[in-house]
Amino acid sequence: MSWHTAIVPPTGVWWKPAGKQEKTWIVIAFIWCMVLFAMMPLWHIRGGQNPSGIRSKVTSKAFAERTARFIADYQVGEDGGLPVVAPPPGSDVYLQATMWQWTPVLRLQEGASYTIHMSALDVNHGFSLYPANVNFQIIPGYDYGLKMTPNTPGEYKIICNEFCGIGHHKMLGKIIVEPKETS
Ligand SMILES: [Cu+2]
Repeated sequence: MSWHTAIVPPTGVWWKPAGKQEKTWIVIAFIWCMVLFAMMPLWHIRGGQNPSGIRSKVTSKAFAERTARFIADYQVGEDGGLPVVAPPPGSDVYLQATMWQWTPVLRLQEGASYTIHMSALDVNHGFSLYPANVNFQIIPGYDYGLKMTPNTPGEYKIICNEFCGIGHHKMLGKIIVEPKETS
């Protein structure tokens, strides 16, 4: 019968020093762990999930005033009771989310760059651009200025993808992208 006590240690392969190969793999695994560990903070800062533009705090009142000024400056028409605004290329654009409306309707030019400022005046809303794959949270108190360059002409719908009350499903906005003039 074979048995052992703590005083007489058992013998077995697991007591022998690790082989060279095993040590190599431990080193490789450790280095890879460190790489992944470093990626966590790095991706947080450099990752593609981060918004492209600026972010600042803003009061609802100030943002509403800024949007009103933007509409007054560049309004070109009306669509379903909403102002249609055609800002010049390169300008700052203001899009305001309220229950249950996106104000104003934007008319942008293909290939031109804009900084689209978005904020909510009341509760959280979700900016979802259809059929393009753009999704963004619109939070009261914050002005998000996203840099956008529309590259496909057409009519886009802004759908609110954050439940915001009884009229949430009717919260539809519009961005019209006009084709580049070829002359
Ligand atoms: Cu909403």
